[in-house]
Amino acid sequence: MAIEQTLSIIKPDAVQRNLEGEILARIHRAGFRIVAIKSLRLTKTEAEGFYAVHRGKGFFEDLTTFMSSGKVIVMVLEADGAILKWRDTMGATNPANAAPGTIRRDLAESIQNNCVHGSDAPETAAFEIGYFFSGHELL
Ligand code: FUP
Repeated sequence: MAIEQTLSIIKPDAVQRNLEGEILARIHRAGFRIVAIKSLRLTKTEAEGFYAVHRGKGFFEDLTTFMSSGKVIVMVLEADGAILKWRDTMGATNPANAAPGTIRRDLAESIQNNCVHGSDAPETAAFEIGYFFSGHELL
């Protein structure tokens, strides 16, 4: 497998519940390197831009309101096959369907309040990393 980078977000629900430390510990235990990390609050417009692929879907309004409701932690994670590896570590989008031991199964409350985000493909990862980080922050 090749070394990849993926964009990860600890979402407002997890930050609100003080779960950052627990999630960062799981990231390290899974073997990722944290290449870059920052804390910020998205505006509604920024959340809509990030999730532009979902514009028009029934959950878009609630999702972007939720994602702009409080601080998030955004990170670039690096590992062999990081994109799939992080999605495995997170578990399925709906925590009810997520495998035992995954972040979403263990910590998340609902399909919307599901604690974490991860890019789903190399093209998405490139777009999402560029949305939050400049080249000089990724050295
Ligand atoms: P994921 O790649 O696992 O983050 O899932 P999606 O890209 O399919 O969806 C993005 C986010 O939209 C999810 F994390 C949660 C939210 N969502 C809903 O609230 N309801 C849905 O039916 C589907 C997704």
